[in-house]
Amino acid sequence: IALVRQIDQALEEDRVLPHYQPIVNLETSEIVGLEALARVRMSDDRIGSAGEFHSALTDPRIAYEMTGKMLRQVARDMRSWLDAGIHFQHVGVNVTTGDFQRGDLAGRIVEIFGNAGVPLKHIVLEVNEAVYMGGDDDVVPLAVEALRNQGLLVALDDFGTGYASLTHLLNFPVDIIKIDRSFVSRLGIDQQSEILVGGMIDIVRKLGMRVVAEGVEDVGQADTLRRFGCRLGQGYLYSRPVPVRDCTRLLEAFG
Ligand code: G
Ligand code: G
Ligand code: MN
Ligand code: NA
Repeated sequence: IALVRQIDQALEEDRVLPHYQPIVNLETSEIVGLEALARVRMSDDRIGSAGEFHSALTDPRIAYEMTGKMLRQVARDMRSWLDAGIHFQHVGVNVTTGDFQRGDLAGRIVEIFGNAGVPLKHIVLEVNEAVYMGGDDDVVPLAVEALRNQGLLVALDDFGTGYASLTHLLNFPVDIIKIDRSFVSRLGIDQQSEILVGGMIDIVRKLGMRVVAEGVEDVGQADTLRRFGCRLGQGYLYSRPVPVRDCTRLLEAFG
């Protein structure tokens, strides 16, 4: 059956379950945050990753409902970590164009995390360059500003891959820049990428924003990033995205 129908069914039957990938301090390997990534238990019980059903999220209604399920589940998981005294700084959730188009994303976030008693300072909204800067109106920047004013952090995802010229960094305020893994994966392969990544880290830090390197897969990349002054990293070197129970264990051991 068509992908949209399958995802629709999964939404209806509550088969959306976030997986979590740690974001670590590159000096200490301590877990400082997590990124929540959408996963769906398919009708054959296999776990489908967001990459597989990404195209279904271009349907604004599907995107809206997927985000609702994700936010509620993430709020529940965060509540249980807080109740258990498990330490973490923030959890990132990914949102896309449809979430903003179907209105009041800010209100939904405030309500869902408010009901769960999870302070918004623990939430990071991950928005990629295309979504943040691609709209022809102010809907996205206005919602982002409204949420930042409530204490939520905003991360610019996939930085360097397209729309975000350096001028945009000044016009679209964000708290965290996530350097796309296509740059990180070339560290140690060519010198240009080192110059590029080193420069990005420098500029972002001097502008007072935090940097997260995505897709860190080996210790050589981690060493280079540390040397360049990047404090935070995320990638298979530390952990793949894992289900909530495994994440709880990781937080207990390395949080
Ligand atoms: O986790 P995976 O590698 O399958 O992610 C593929 C893509 O899907 C990534 O670009 C990621 O940002 C995106 N993605 C993951 N989870 C979500 C989600 O809950 N909502 C949206 N809109 N995108 C997501
Ligand atoms: O677009 P976004 O940055 O949100 O995509 C996140 C996705 O990238 C994760 O869901 C995960 O599947 C994938 N990812 C995370 N770490 C690594 C890594 O170290 N290597 C590769 N190849 N993919 C990763
Ligand atoms: Mn992301
Ligand atoms: Na990214």
